[in-house]
Amino acid sequence: MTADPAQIWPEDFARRYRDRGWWKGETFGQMLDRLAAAHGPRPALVAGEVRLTYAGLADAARRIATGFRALGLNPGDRVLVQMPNRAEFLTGVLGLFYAGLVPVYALPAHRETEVLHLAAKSGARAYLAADRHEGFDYRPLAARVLALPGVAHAVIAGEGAGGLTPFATLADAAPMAAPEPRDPGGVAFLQISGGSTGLPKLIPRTHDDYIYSFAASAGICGLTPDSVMLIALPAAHNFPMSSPGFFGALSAGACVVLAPNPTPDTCFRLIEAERVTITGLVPPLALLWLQAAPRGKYDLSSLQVLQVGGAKFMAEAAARVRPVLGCTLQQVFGMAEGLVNYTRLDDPEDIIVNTQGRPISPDDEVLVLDDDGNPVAEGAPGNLYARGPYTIRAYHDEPAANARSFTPDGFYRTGDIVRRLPGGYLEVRGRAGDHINRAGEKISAEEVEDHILAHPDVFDAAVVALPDPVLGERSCAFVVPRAGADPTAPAIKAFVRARGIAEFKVPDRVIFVPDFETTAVGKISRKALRAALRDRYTAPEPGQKEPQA
Ligand code: OOB
Repeated sequence: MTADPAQIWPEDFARRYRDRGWWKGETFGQMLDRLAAAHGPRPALVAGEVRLTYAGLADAARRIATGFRALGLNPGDRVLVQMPNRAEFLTGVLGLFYAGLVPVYALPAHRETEVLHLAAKSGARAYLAADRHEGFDYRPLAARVLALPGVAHAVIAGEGAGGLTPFATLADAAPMAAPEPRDPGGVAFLQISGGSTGLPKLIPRTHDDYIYSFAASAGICGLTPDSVMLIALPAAHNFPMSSPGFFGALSAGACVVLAPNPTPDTCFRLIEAERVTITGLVPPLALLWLQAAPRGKYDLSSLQVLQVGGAKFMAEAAARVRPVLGCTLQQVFGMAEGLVNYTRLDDPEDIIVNTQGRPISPDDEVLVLDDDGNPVAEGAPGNLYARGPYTIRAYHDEPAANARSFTPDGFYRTGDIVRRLPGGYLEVRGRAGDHINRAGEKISAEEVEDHILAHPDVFDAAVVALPDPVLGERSCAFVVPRAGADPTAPAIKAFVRARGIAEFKVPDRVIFVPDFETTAVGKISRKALRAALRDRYTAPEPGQKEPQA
């Protein structure tokens, strides 16, 4: 039996966040009704051929809510959602909220290993996916999810449901008359963490905390009913969902345009056609757009703000945004666990180019501490800790990770190394945790090592981040073969891929080494080993040959 997700702030904190007006006591279902009443005939969503007004979006969600409940799902049940950027992402998720169900977000790139883990860990009772996306057929995967104990339904959007429940039949139901009553302080959905250990962990977010974070973000980003937001990144990520993302755009009465992929060709066409005013990208995509924009095939003059976040955006590239795209850059440094920082639109160019912004809320508490837990001098690098009205206090059902990731007084250990500058602006300097930030996608070194270690020819493996001029970082697996075995790099990659994991986790490089030199003391920690391998590789001795993949 899986525990129900909970997210508990101590009562004195909860009271303060309510008293200060951050937590408004509204659920997602109530929010949808309020937005439909306020903006009924205005455009809410453009996705491929689909165009919906606020009234139309709410009507679709209310029907889908009835449809889900008619399947026999009950308020509080979890539903795993693995949906690309198509209309059913929004109508489906809003429908789930309206019905009192709890979405659990997987990324479209996830494969069997991650999807089965997320379904089991969350105690999902249903799975919602598209038929196909980017050449992958999700229906056989849906059948595997359906075979898990407790999962009763697999709902498929698109052409053919392949014997599973067609999304279209849910959408045919009569609209639910009112949102299912839920506790606004209770868990609204589960988001996945890009953390550094093991399989993805589940992040419980409440109605109160999440609605506050994206509504406040919409204010910081100057969104109004005249704004048009392009969602170019996969919508299940926290950044395009809530910083301010599509939820923030809807909370401001703006129009959301979903891009099926983030390429300049697709997105520039949409920016011109829909007169997009704001969008958000990870740094490698921003570089690609900066390269493509001067060719001048499309009119990008409507674009006012380009947000960049998810990984460090180098100052040299940041400085080119205004001259090349003619819009304001906004740096966004956030995490699905909570804390999000923005440069403000009216900040001096120097701050916009050289910092990753400052927190959303006056009640965000940010500490920068040395490795012994003491505050560092102002402006010196240290470990970032965060606590506040939209930063979680615990992961779902992860006692060991919770003990590591949170201090006894409720601060989240972000694993990021930052400098705090005057005005509370943060500059991200690096990371203490062992994940690889590959173009904004976070890869746990430990998770990939576990897959490689399952190979019969492998004695030991360590996965590290290597710098990459385009991706920011790429993953490199150092592998010690078993005595007498002679595995090849393609064989290791194919083996890892065949384990059914997201393609972005397959190591970019595999380097074989005869052993992992350990210190004279004997065994060193995995963390120290990874650091030593990374250093040895990135700073080779003069004359030393580069190891070959
Ligand atoms: C966002 O969320 P996650 O959960 O995928 O990843 C969080 C981690 C941060 O702890 C940090 O290591 C890194 O991603 N990161 C950045 C960054 N933004 C995120 N590192 C350097 N510079 C930045 N601007 O990635 C996320 C969530 C909400 C909004 C934006 C990004």
